[in-house]
Amino acid sequence: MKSMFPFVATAVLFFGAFFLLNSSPELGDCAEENAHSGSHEIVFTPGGVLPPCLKLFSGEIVVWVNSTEKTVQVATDPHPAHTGNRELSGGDFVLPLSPGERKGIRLNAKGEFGYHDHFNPAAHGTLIVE
Ligand SMILES: [Cu+2]
Repeated sequence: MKSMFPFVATAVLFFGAFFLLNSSPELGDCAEENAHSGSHEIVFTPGGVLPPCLKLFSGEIVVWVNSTEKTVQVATDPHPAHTGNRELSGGDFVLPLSPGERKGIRLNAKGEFGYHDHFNPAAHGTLIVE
């Protein structure tokens, strides 16, 4: 078993560095989930939106999740006019989510779109639809 130690130590260092490099909040590290899953969660938390940036394919579904204790109003940028891609909010000015509620929206329009919580515009994220 002793002979395994250098291998295990190297593996731990390698994956540790990999994790650190991938946990950077830079927009360039836009989260790219399993392309075949078809649906992707975006969670509004008291500290902001997770993940802050999500990449998905046209025709896939984004599931908005409210894990705060207040009502969230999902809205396309810019705040407060919401003149961007309203597909994000189901075609309406805002998409209301009660605490604990989740709603799925199918996205077809391609591009890079910002969104926010209309009640708390600091909770802001980016969707890239390819
Ligand atoms: Cu707004």
